[in-house]
Amino acid sequence: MSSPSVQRRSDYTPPAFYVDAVSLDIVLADHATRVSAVLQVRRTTPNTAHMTLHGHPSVVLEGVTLNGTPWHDFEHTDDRLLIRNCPDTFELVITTTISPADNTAFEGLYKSAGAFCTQCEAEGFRRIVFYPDRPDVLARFTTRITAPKKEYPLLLSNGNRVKEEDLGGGVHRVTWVDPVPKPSYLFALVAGDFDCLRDYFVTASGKEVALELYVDRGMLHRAHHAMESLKHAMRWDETRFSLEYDLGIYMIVAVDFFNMGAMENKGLNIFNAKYVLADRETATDQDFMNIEAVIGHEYFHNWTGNRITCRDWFELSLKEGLTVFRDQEFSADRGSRAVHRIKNVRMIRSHQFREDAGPMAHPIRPEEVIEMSNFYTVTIYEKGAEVIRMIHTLLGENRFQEGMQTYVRRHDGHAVTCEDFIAAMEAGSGEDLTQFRRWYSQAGTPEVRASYEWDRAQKTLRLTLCQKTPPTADKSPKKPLHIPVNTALFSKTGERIPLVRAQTRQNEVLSLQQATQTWVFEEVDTAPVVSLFRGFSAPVRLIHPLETEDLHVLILHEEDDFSRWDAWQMLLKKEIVAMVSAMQGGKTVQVPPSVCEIAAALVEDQSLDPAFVAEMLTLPAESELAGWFDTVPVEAIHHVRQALRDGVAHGCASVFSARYAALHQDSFEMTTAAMAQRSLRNTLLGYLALVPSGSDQVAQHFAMATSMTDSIGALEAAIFGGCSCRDRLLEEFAHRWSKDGLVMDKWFSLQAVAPAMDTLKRVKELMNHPTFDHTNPNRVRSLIGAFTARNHRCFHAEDGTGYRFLREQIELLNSRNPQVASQLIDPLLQFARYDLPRRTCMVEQLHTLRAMPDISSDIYEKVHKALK
Ligand code: TYR
Repeated sequence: MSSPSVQRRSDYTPPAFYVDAVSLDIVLADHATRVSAVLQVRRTTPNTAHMTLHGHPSVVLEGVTLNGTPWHDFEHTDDRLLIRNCPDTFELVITTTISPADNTAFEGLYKSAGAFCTQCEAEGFRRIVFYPDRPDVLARFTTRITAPKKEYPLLLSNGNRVKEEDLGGGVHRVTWVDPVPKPSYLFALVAGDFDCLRDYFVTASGKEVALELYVDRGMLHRAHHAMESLKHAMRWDETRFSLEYDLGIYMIVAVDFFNMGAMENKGLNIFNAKYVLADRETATDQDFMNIEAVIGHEYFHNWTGNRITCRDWFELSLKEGLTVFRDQEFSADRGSRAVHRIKNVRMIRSHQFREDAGPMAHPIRPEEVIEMSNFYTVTIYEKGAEVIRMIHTLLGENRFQEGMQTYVRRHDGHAVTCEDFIAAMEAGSGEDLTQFRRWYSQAGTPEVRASYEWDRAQKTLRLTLCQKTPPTADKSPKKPLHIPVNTALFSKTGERIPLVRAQTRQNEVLSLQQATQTWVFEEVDTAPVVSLFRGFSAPVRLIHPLETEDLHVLILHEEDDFSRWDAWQMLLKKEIVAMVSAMQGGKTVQVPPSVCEIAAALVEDQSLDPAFVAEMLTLPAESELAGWFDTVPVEAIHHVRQALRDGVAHGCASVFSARYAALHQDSFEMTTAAMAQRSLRNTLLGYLALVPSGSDQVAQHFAMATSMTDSIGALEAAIFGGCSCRDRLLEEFAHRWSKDGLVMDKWFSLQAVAPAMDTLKRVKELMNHPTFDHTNPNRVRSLIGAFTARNHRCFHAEDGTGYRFLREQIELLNSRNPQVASQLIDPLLQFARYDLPRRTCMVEQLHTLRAMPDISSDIYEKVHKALK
């Protein structure tokens, strides 16, 4: 095949033709769905004679009519339709046939467990009908859906249901009108038989909104949490952002087959069922929190994404970075801010930093794209959110909200750019963000090196920060960035020392703008401990050689819980790196007593949030530890982490055991406090599993479990503790839940991440389990993806079995579902950081993939960049 073409941000041109309104007529059938689209078109560029519409090879063109007469002056290629010699304004009718039942890529219109549904972002609409499928063409949609009534009693689309007709012969038809102009990527259609949970919401200005949540039949009892989350999200957006919902109805449909998490289609969100269905028996506390976050995310898109959308896909972070920031704030306001922040930062440090260091490195606003689906990345989403958060840190809440109001006022109803957003933030706040803009164009993780001198006689502290961004694969230029550095000083006994310069108390956020910058603080009359990037005020790697005793001060006395955790991470890093080099030097590794002392003190401290303590006790994952080394010592990392866990478990056994017992809950509650207690209790169990009699305790925990959180806590402890009860518990669990795919996903994942060397064999056996279904993205990710992305040691087995396994799976998925194939491939792209035998084998797999005759553009782009 010819290599897929590269799109460049700089090539943007406005559309030559606008579609003001489109009327879709869709007659559903498994293999021959007929679509006819009536477009009201208007020329916007005088000298363009021909109109381009996007398409896809799977779409059969049946006919073209222009202003009522059949039109033959067009060119039709695989993925384009060029209507030649168009008048200034015209009505264009395009008729196509598609086969949703054969659509295994789940882009466009497809069948999911007996229901029809759509996924149009980014470029799925063109798989339904030829259309100017770009986000800057906004049209009013009318959608008429026709289908057999018995199988598909519900026919849904965006907007308001304006007409229902019985056509006789068991066929019915429903017409929807969406009053708000929208780009085609926000179009949605669902046809099927669902149960519906109904509720309503009264907006701040008193408008009543009907809320409808559609789930598989028999699943209503698992829909309540999602509905509550939706109402919380609606209220929160009014109070924190003054943004109110605009339509009279908000629908959410949960489907079983979905490539991503969820989709914000206007008025009709479509969700992966994983982010809707939950009750205490089948979902863990973490699932409950994830659902609230994703429901919030999609809801917040109604303003930041739908009413104000992206001009083109290079601007994706305009809506995603901002909306992730909003959903993170929502979660933080609803639960424990520090714990949520810790989780976000773990994600950035393990996944985003790795992406920046690998072949797919890109700025949050990329310059070049081959396959847009490949850019739904941690960089666009999570780093994008960090960039918004830095703006928030620089402006403060009030000025940030003024900037937001300006953004909404200026751009409501339009398709805009990141530049428009920053300009609005500047106008609303009065802040100059000229240099700050570089965060949008530069890829890479800046390194900030800190050094300081305390002058005892002068009572001054000279703090020097140097920033440097290492080169990245995309070769974007690296200039000094505007980096907010939230800073605090403490005495060695933990008292806060104010920041004073020129005899005035300083703001705690320093603006680092030059390559090297120095600040001199006065009135520092005792040797200080410097705390930098509090709350992770910028997505950088901090190189800050703090002495162990200074880290102890921060761990014990920092006022910001996030920074306590961060100091603890620095300490762990120091110890782990030392242990790894001891092990590589053939010495026995020893867990420093101070680590156990701190762990025990944390667990004994009743004043701390138990969820925070649980985070403190959770060691960085092997894949995150891997990022600390130039050449990843796969086995040593595994053994050192294990040794550390063992050492803490044995050193703290009695303290942990006592707190574990004290955290027992007599009754189940779904409150933040109760969840925090369960979190700590299950974390402690993970350690207790490692000491003698651990297996009995784990078995008992499992037997007494009254929630999925505790059942999974026991299974996890059994697996990572190598407990003798493990197989029995796994079997009991499977026996109870084998009919429930979403629950079994947890069971698949836990076995796939087991550190034992025969795990791959087990994974292959599980692929024949009756509940496993290689066509379902959730199943594939929970078994295959968990092994390849989260079982660092076994995936990187020296004999290359893990690498070959992943290559085979990608070969199978490449043509069936390229998006999911592409989601899986990332661990193979990291070869440069592994030793020669491993690297050679990984590269071999990539060469094999590159030679696939039908290689998808998704896989092509990643393999090509990796092998360049
Ligand atoms: N826009 C979706 C979100 O809320 C993500 C998404 C993107 C979903 C592409 C599906 C898809 O195919 O983040």
